[in-house]
Amino acid sequence: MEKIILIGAGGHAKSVIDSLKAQGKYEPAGIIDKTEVDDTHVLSIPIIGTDEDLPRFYEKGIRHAFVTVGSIGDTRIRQRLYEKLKAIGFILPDIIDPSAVISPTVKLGEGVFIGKSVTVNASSSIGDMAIINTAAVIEHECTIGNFCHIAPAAALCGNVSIGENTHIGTNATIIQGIKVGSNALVGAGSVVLKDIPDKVHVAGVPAREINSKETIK
Ligand code: JB3
Repeated sequence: MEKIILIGAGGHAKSVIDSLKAQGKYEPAGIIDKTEVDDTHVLSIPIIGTDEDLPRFYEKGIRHAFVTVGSIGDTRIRQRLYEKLKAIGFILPDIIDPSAVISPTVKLGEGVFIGKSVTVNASSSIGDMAIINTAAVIEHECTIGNFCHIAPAAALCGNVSIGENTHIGTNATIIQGIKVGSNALVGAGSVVLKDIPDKVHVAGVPAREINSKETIK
């Protein structure tokens, strides 16, 4: 089995490790965090270094890596880590929990995480480094941009498009045909009935624009 190195030793790493083990395609070689951390393991996977050690692991023959730092509305760390891994030469596979139901017609970018009990229906596409978290529903013909996080139990009805770096909060509902811009944020539990421009934050039922500090992510 190919070895894979995981980047980030927090809560999101636990979700990914569970799915990685269940997927059974890659053997975790270890986790690196940004600095030395007190913990020695996450779910029995050892913490083996910091970001500075990445080129050394690549030279030793580990070719696959996955960013296990998550995001709630700010994707800059994930983007920076993605660029760093690509520059070294790592391959970023998709980690897909076997409990997810994904149409064979779905297009997936690289470094995508699809968690437990997710559904992605026909003719949808998921951009690079997106996180489709537990039990989210991405209906037919949806487009999810690079670096988006679709949080647990969010539901995107048919033909919804989401721009890059956008966060869709947990349990949000987006009705069919809606366009959400890039760098936007939809608060937890919102019901989105109208298009949302780039960089706008919304919350509530029905969702309305709010000051970014008010947002419940
Ligand atoms: O919403 C859900 C279900 N999950 C959230 C997930 C998507 O995002 C979760 O609740 C969190 O809000 C967040 O999870 P994450 O990113 O694992 O957060 P946290 O538990 O705070 O752990 C972040 C870890 O990443 C910490 O161990 C940090 O030290 C590490 N980290 C931060 N920056 C980094 C870097 N690690 C490396 N290697 N490099 C970095 O630049």
